[in-house]
Amino acid sequence: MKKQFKAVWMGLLVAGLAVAAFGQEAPAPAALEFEPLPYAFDALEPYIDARTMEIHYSRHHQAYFNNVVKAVAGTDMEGQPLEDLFARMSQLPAAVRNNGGGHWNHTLFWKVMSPDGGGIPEGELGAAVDAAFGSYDDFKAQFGAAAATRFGSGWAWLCVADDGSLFITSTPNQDNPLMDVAEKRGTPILGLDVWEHAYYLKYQNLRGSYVEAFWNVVNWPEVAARFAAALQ
Ligand code: MN3
Repeated sequence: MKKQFKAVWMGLLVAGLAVAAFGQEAPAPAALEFEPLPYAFDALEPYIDARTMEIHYSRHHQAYFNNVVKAVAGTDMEGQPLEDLFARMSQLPAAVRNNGGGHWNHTLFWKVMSPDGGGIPEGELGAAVDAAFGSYDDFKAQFGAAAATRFGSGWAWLCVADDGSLFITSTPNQDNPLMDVAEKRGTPILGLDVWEHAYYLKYQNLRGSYVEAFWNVVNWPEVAARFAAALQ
């Protein structure tokens, strides 16, 4: 008798675990996440100062995150990857465009910088940069021009096109090249925030000096990994 009870309970336990495991395989809504900064606020000194990093991450990025969470809450957009929303951006509310873009763009921005950054792109990415722009120096000049000529607030981007080639573009405000509203669409693998909040404390009106400093902290291995992923 005892053995039979034990077998029944074991059976229920196994069934329960199976249900739990099956439940985990069902697509769970992707919760938006405010990830920790991958380094300390002062880690990118002297190129990007600690005070700017602290305000930029803790206030600006946090606000975009909070506001996009609010904007999608209780709608059919809740739980959808931002990339999917960007693909039909023109049909969605401005609050999702501005804050969803703000959250996604800054999440990429922190990761493509590193205290161990600088140097030049190597391997396949290095070859692709040379193929698209002539040389790394030509690439830097063209990217710098895109950053400098973006009037007002926005972003400069290095992107992968559908055919796997690289191109440079810029977007206004918190738009990005994944959005259907973008002039030129592609997969961003490097982004530079050229809003004044990103550089004004240290560089004031000298956006060009900020762009020059940026090259010292670019995390090329991260950019290369994103390039490889975009080619998949
Ligand atoms: Mn910013």
